[in-house]
Amino acid sequence: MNLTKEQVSQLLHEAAITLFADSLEELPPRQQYQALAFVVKGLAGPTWAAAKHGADERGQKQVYYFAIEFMPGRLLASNLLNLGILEPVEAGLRDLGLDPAALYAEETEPGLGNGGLGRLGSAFLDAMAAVGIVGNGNGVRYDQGLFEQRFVDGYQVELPDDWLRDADVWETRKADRAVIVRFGGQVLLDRDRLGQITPVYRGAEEVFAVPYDTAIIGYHQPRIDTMRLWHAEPVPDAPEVLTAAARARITAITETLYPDDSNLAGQELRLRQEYFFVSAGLQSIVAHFLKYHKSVLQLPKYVAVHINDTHPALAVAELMRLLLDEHHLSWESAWQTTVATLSYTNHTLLPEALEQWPVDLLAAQLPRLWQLIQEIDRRFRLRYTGPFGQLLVDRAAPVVDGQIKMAALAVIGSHTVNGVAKLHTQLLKTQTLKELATIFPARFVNKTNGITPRRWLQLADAPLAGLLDVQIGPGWRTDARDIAALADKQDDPAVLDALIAAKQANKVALAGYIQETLGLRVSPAMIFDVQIKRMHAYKRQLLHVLGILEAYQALRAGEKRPPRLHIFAAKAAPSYTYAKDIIKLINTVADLVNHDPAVNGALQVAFLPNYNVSLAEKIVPAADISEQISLAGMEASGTSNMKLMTDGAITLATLDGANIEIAEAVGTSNIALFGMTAEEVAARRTAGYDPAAIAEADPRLKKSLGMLIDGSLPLGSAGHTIYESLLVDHDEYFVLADYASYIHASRVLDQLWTDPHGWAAVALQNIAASGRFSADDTVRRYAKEIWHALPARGGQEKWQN
Ligand code: GPU
Repeated sequence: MNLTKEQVSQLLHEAAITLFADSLEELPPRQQYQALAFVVKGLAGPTWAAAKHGADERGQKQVYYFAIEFMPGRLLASNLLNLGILEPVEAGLRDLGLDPAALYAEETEPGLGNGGLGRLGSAFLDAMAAVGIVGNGNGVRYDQGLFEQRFVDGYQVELPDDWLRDADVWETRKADRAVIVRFGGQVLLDRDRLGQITPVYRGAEEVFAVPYDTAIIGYHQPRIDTMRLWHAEPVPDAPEVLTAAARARITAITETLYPDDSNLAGQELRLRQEYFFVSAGLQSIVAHFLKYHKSVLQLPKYVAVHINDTHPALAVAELMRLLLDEHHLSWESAWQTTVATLSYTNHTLLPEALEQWPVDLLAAQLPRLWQLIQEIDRRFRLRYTGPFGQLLVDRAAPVVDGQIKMAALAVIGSHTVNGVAKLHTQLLKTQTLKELATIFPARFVNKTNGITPRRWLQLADAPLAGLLDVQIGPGWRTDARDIAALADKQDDPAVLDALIAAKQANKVALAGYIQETLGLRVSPAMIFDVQIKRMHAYKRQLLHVLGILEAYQALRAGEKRPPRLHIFAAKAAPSYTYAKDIIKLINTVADLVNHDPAVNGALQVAFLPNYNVSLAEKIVPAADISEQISLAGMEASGTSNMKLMTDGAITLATLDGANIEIAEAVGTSNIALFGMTAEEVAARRTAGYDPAAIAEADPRLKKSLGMLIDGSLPLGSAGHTIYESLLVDHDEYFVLADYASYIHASRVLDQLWTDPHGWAAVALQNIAASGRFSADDTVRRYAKEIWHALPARGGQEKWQN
């Protein structure tokens, strides 16, 4: 799209008057931001409008990505970049005396997700638009996003996230596209003389589902996709007058995001959220589809519905309901159509994260779906017990012991199932879902996750992006694979110096932010050692802390080490007390080392509160070390590992999730690997394990553990809880088993740091190898091998002005 900076200025002034009846110069920064966002939305509008029909008219297959979480991050800069007008707009703003970065920072980030899962969904939407896939997000418009985290006395405190307070400029309410979603009541099956079954609903609760659409702009091409989020409201003008309690029950559905990550939240409300966005999404897809096509039997030819983890797995039964009850297909054709339309991604091996719903709960909320799930279960058993035997089928079936297993429902009702990294897919097939993989071996495939280099490199890391332009030309901006060309420069000292300077600039910026936020002065000359992700025992932030205490003792004993700043950012689920204890521990250790003159300047800890996408954009470009230290076999993939690598951090990692593929890509000499493999972990679990013996044999470790309980760290009960988790409760995540090898790998990095060009050469190789983790390629593989929805880049549409 073309735009001059003079046009920018004119449009902005007009928007200020239109929106706020004031001149641009008089507006507070928040309103200046809103005016600019409004202008950008207006520029994209006509193309977006055209895009909505273009695909249907061309007969191009559409992808609908169903996810209970999305984390788009702030959209203004990203939209400007994708529209190709970042430069004229920034120049125009500067001419007006406005600071672009300050305006971008006025945008409230929509925190409609917990972590990796939600962020992946948004990265995929951005990537689909970029490569020309007609993609649609389908999710929930929560009134309150993920809580805002603060620290009080080192403890996590959660504040509500009222993200819609100032209204969201990007969303568009589409009241005319609302649909009705039903819960509860009774369903009787009315059978006519021809055997046609019609369900008759009695006493159901009706909920009005109103969609809010946000444009997802394709990078440098006139392709605009849509993220559709549903909001729950009482049905307007319903004949029945609702009590305040009944209205509250309805609006509660989209009031708040469940703040649980990789953890099952077995609550009625959660089930209602899941059905709500699944039913609303499928109803609107089928209705839209039938405007362009005659028969629902054609659905799989034009529509792919993707189930992101099991939260939308009710789609299997809901699509059956629509095809049977509303479009009167036979069970067989409805089933064929359903399976051919749906695909499913699993995101976890953690048993506590595998969703199951008690039959009573589901049957009460979704009586018609329960009938259909029983029938799916009955037919599954009938079909597969012969060939595979009772035992295996019992383990694979969706309804077992009064529980409905959502992963089973998703696998049985999908044509393809994927894991999110090679190891994860392997473990899914051989362990977590092995019975289902025995029955449906061809359904299981791998699709390793990806990230968007636009947000993490072009926008968040301008110094490195500029360096790449100079060194390898700008081709990498459209095709991340081109970054590989950087590898040839690893012996060029000028390039290495430039790389060091780019990193330094990012570290200076982050140091400023740390000072502002925590009042902690840090030097950008230190090693910035970063662990950013949800707080969870399996991710082992605790191992990182033990590493810090090891260094602390070493420094106090007079050892010399390169100065290191340990940077953490992580939210804990409000109900996950152990994770909160670890937060308290990190903050307490930070207090100790940051104030001890004996280690002053050589060791510091900064725990930045309220981790979200915007904070990650500050931390990732400034990282030297990327800690990816989960117990092998636990992290499905990880994606911060990919972002940090892309921006030139060196990975300190176990052989878990996508770390394995990062090691393959970059070569084992350019990554610091340590710890047991997934196989070794499994063997060790069987063999038994004595963490106390390990602690006993290592004086420094013993001392660190002692510090948890001997009063040197004022931890309250957290110290004892953590101490006992390791030494009394057998250290479930093998922190002590991997400790020595972790310390060793970390010390190897200390050694490398003493040679700046040596370090920079390794960082350079990481950047050069990061192209394969672009989400653009990931969604291309989904499109080709799962959705059968071929991308059409360019030439399909034109910018509409
Ligand atoms: N993940 Br299940 C979440 O963030 N939340 C969840 O509820 C579940 C999985 C993560 C995985 O833990 C992480 O390894 C992965 O990279 C990410 O999903 C995206 O696949």
